[in-house]
Amino acid sequence: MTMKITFEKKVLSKNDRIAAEVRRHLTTRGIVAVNLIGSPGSGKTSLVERTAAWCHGRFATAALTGDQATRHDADRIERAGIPAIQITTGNECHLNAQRILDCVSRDELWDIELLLIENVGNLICPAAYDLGEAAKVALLSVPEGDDKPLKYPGLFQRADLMVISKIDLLGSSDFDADRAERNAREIAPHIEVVRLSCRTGEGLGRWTGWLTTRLAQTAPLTARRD
Ligand SMILES: Nc1nc2c(ncn2[C@@H]2O[C@H](COP(=O)(O)OP(=O)(O)OP(=O)(O)O)[C@@H](O)[C@H]2O)c(=O)[nH]1
Ligand SMILES: [Mg+2]
Repeated sequence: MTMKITFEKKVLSKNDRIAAEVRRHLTTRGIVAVNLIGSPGSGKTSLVERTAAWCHGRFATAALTGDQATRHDADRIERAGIPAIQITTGNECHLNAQRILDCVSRDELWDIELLLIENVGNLICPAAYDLGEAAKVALLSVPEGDDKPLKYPGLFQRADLMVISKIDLLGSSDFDADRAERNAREIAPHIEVVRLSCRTGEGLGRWTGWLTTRLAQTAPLTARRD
């Protein structure tokens, strides 16, 4: 047990050093990176697709998307209009900073302002790995249940924003969005919350508003359009 903990600590501190290098790369180039984390099927790619459409003519944007297998998500995101690199992780259940570092000099990321990173679908492991991002976003979809912030606190405590996704499905189960927010704030008092549906578009303006604020705060030197 002790040996396992020591090994995990070593892996994480190596990851933290690489993440710091990624962060330096991104901030000197004025790129805001957002790390999207949530269960399989919580709606991460759908949110990236919607965001890609919104970014058109506003912010130069690209995506990195992690999955154990297939390039389905990268293909979907490219069809939505932005460059996407699929990172295939094989047995690994999360992205790590080295995988992002391997991509930061790729052409697809060259002149961008916003980098959307879709992590491997998983509520636990991705939370522990800093990718050098400016912000972590935790997605919680209505079908998963409103108790998840209490059951998987690590992600919500590290996240800047919780997105409650698939709100068009409210009423189809006992999910209570106010209770989900209370549960998240109980273990993460700082967390901001946006409720949205990629199906109907409801709430997407609050998400893009949050992104616009992050872009304005993090890279004030870059000329931008509203
Ligand atoms: N009703 C409803 N369905 C949605 C919404 N957003 C996504 N979905 C559906 O949920 C399913 C999973 O969506 P994805 O965007 O692929 O989810 P993901 O989190 O990227 O999934 P993984 O990459 O496999 O972890 C798809 O069938 C989507 O059409 C939504 O707002 N409402
Ligand atoms: Mg996906």
